[in-house]
Amino acid sequence: MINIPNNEQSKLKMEFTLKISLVGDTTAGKSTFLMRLLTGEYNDHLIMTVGVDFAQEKIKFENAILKCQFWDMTGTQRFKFLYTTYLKGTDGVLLFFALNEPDRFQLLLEDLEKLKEIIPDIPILLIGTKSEIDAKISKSDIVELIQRHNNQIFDYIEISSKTGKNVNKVMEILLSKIFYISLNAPKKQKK
Ligand SMILES: Nc1nc2c(ncn2[C@@H]2O[C@H](COP(=O)(O)OP(=O)(O)O)[C@@H](O)[C@H]2O)c(=O)[nH]1
Ligand SMILES: [Mg+2]
Repeated sequence: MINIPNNEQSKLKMEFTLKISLVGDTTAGKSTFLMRLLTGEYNDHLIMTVGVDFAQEKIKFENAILKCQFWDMTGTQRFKFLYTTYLKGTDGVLLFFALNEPDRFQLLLEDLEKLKEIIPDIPILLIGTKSEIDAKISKSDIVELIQRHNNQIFDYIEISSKTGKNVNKVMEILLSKIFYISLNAPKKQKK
């Protein structure tokens, strides 16, 4: 079980199941992140995700035990039709892009469009990956994208699954947001 301490006072002391979807271009580093998060290891020989991979892990957050179901989607264009089915019921999205692949940065727009269409109200944490390599995407381009989509993207973080930088922080930020939403809208039914 992963133990993520958090300073915010939570009123919830229960066991929840959360669905967390990993979205983003192929090779953005989704599967490597998930492996690092769940095992603490960096494996640079992961087999490419075909369709969707699924992993489940209990995460202790504040006073709650969260059963997190991670849906690791393929970013490959020919499998994107799966998004419509697999994104349903998602509680939070981790949207990945590689900081050193400027040519692929614009593909985020397609994913944001899909997410808006299928799960419009679900919070998205934008994640710039491979931060230990020199970034080739400018900060101003990233800030501009976030500002333009600030009704979807609620926060941004840069990580390195290779060094481990900010890998656990990702969950701290996402789970805080999901908690905040559930505490403030307790009557809202999950779709
Ligand atoms: N340098 C570096 N390479 C990474 C990092 N994370 C992933 N990669 C590499 O990027 C490639 C794609 O990663 P993968 O997790 O399969 O991407 P996915 O298609 O989004 O699941 C692999 O060769 C990984 O080893 C990182 O933090 N640093
Ligand atoms: Mg993958």
